[in-house]
Amino acid sequence: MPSIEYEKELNENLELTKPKMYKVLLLNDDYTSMEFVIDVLMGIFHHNEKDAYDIMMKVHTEGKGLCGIYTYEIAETKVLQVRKKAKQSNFPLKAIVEEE
Ligand code: TYC
Repeated sequence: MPSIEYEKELNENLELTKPKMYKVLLLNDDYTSMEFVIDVLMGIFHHNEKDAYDIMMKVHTEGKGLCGIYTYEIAETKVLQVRKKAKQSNFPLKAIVEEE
């Protein structure tokens, strides 16, 4: 059976090679236009138009939806980009980060 020390070392190596990943989720609201959400999904998350439409409709009908999975810094940056773009257009659209 592998020793505790060995398992600890494996785990440390994993943490060095495999960073934790974080989901960025978009939240539904009653005011943001569908077109704007599609624009965000294409412009900030680099989805094509069909995927962007499908994700937008999932958020619209289910309350939230996955935009992408990133390292922590990139996930937080995406959330800030969404906040900035929404503010510029006066929409209350919100994105959140969740540990994978
Ligand atoms: N519910 C919005 C509407 O009916 C559309 C929408 C979709 C808003 C996804 C936010 O994350 C969102 N205009």
